[in-house]
Amino acid sequence: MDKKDFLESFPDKLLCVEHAELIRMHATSGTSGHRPTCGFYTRNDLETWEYLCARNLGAIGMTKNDVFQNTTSAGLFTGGFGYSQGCTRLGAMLIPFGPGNTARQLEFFQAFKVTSFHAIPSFGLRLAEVMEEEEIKKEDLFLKYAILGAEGWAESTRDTIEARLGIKAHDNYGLTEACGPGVSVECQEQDGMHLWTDHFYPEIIDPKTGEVLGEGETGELVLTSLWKEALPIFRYRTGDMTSLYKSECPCGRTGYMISRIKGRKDDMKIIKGVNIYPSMIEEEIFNLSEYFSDIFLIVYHTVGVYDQVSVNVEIREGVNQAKAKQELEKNLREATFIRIEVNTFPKGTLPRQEGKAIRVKDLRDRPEGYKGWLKQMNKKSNS
Ligand code: DLL
Repeated sequence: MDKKDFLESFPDKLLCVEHAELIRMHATSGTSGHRPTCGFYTRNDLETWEYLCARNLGAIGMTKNDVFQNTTSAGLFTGGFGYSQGCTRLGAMLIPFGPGNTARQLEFFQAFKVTSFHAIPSFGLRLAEVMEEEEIKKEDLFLKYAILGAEGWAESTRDTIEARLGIKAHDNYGLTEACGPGVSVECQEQDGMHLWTDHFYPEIIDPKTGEVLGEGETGELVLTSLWKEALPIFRYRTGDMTSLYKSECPCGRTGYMISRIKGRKDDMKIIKGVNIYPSMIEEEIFNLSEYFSDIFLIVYHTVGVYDQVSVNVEIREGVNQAKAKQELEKNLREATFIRIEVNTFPKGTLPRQEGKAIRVKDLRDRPEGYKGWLKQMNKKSNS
């Protein structure tokens, strides 16, 4: 199965139970299709999912003594309900805050002595940004750990969030088609994600040929659900690129692990013969965080007959623009072996989204598209 099966069977043609057995649905708007991808749950499905989310929270070290703030929406997105249910099952105190309103979230962190939270990584960065603006120090908070995922993030993003918030930030991967979160998580070792192989059978394949790859090789993750009733998945091609290996984790958990998600197979572009993943570029931007803010946009576009990558990034106040640009271009060249143009913009000018961040635009089939976008952005930042 693949994403196409979900999109073509919209809204519910893939169901394997009578409608009366369903007690919940969730959906993601996603970025790879216009129709939402839907997940459906019977009572057993919901209970198992709740348990898997509790298992994830337990793996990062949470216990019933924790206070947990869920900063994602308890709407269609699986991350909100999923972790709120998981927290309740674990027995920790839940604050179902929901998204946005960053300064108020921080007030809650302080007032209710919040020790842990769930967020998408770009919101983790936003929390750090507002802490700086509001002059809140990490010592003023009671935070210990956070569970972050649902979008790609680089190791350097983790470093920034951990340093500024004074926490351990744990990656977790999941998808609506499987159940939502509750597929895999990083334990306290923070070295790869434990994939719950008693509930999902994983394989890694070559995305082009479909051939099953060996342990440790990078390819597309394929999952088969072992317990789902309403909408089981069989050898489902997730589109996500990672590697799979047998756990030798000191935490003692056996089974299999996956490495940090490298990106979606459709995010990987071949530019001048080089495989470029957005995470490679993100890594270099965050390594120069003294120059750049956390907001950036990678644009693939065409100049003449050649495909190019440009990086548009917000610069911090008081930074020497020419020096910052030159240094990032140099580092990107060393990391990718191709020339990547960097355009800098004042802080607060690049577009921001609520929810999962959009970090990549592909305008290669619209030759005028990038020039037009740049002109508009420059006009905005000059005014
Ligand atoms: O994002 C489920 C989730 C919620 C996972 C909360 C973790 C925490 P969807 O909205 O269906 O489900 O999006 C799934 O997001 O196929 C990946 O491309 C991407 N994704 C999810 N987790 C990660 C991660 C939820 N840790 C799609 N790293 C997946 C990178 C991720 N990408």
